[in-house]
Amino acid sequence: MSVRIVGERLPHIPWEERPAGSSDVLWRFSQNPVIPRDLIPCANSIFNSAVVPFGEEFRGVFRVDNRAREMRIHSGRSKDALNWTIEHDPISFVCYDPDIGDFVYGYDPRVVRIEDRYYITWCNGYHGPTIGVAYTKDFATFYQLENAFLPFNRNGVLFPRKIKGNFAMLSRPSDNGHTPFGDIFYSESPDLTYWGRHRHVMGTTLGWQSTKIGAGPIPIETSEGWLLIYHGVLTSCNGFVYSVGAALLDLDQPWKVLARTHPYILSPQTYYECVGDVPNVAFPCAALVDSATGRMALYYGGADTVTAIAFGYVQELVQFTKDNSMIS
Ligand code: BMA
Repeated sequence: MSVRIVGERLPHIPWEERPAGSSDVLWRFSQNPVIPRDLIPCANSIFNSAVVPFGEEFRGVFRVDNRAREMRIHSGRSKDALNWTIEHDPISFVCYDPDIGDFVYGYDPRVVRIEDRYYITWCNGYHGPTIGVAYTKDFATFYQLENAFLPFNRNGVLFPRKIKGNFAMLSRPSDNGHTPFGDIFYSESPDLTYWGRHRHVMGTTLGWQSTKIGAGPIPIETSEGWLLIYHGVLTSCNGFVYSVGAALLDLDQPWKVLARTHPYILSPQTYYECVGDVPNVAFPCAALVDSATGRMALYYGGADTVTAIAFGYVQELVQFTKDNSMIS
């Protein structure tokens, strides 16, 4: 199968070939974790973070839980997407409405470039968790827009282009706590203020994705559909276990699921995924993809403590998703 990938050529993203003897569709960076928990002085942990190409370099928005255990998002920059300089102070948003802009907490950011702006979505504290939206052009000044939805909602993930003229977002309605349920929904907006045309995309099933699911990185556009990498949660007798799976969504009607992995593609198995502030968590929030080769560097949080990378080829992941789909 020849899979066409829509996107930039990024020959300079981090990369390692699959280790000898491995047949896994994703494999971990040998130098993981790429961002330690204490990279900046205030940090208790740096995880569930998003990165994006920026000219010849890279920029990112990082979840930093500080040593008062407050959840904050910080911007950062890197030449190689491996060695990051993260601002010591959280992002201070410019916001026209002091009510919306009254920062309470923020976590699990995603970042995407749409036309000439970089949009950030994150879980924003506004009488409970909902989806915050902001944009920047330079990663220096960030303008906060309206929250996309009413509380309670998490895992708001924008598509990288408008679909039939509208901005499009996946999200996961939730509760005000640790949410023992959760399906992925799709919504559209003409202006990033008013959201509607809400559609159910997919719900929980069995095993690793039996408790709740949520969109991960910005969906990757391919000739076979949108490749959505997402997290799925199993409730064990020791609590939640966060693994990673993949789905293919229809390009024009992304609420139509074409394929979806029955097995996980990554699950918490290494020390830095199993041991930390919240054990047994692999939580993907970003992917850098070179459209020419299909090389992908997937950024994910390990055990709510550090940031790690896994590698894979988009073409292989698309094929794996079709070959191992629970949808026939
Ligand atoms: C979710 C979010 C994530 C976190 C996960 C595991 O509800 O808070 O940020 O990684 O729980 O604790």
